Amino acid sequence: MKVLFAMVATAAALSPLAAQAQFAKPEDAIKYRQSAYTVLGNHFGRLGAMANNRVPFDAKVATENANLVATLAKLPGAAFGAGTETGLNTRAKPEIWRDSAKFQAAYEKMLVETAKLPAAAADAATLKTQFAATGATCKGCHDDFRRD
Ligand code: ASC
Repeated sequence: MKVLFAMVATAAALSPLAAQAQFAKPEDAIKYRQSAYTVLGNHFGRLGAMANNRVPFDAKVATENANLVATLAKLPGAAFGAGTETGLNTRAKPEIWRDSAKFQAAYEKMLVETAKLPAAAADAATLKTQFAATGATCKGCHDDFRRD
């Protein structure tokens, strides 16, 4: 109970903007964040296909995916609570918990950029620029906090 409380309290502290989420076991938190990143990556990838001219630009499809990305981006933050460093295969580095202020700052940069995607998705050139700006924040966090 004490451990669970600590996890929930730390998760809330780490990610004030994230969706409410609760986990009975560290394994559940790890599964949750991995699932959220998988779905987020899928919809971000659909924007990337348009931004990089692999599929024709379609403002309606881009807007749908941009809205999903902006929402999904808020989910994984709640699942990095204390005690979720291990428990299932994870590429999350210990630095997430060791330097949580830096991790939170990197996560929030990503939230700032993903939040701009819906407005940017109406126009192909704007989407391209905002896709790149957002992807840089994904990469920034991966470089420091995710194992290869
Ligand atoms: C993607 C995706 C990411 C980011 C990142 C950007 O399409 O799934 O995690 O872009 O690779 O560098």
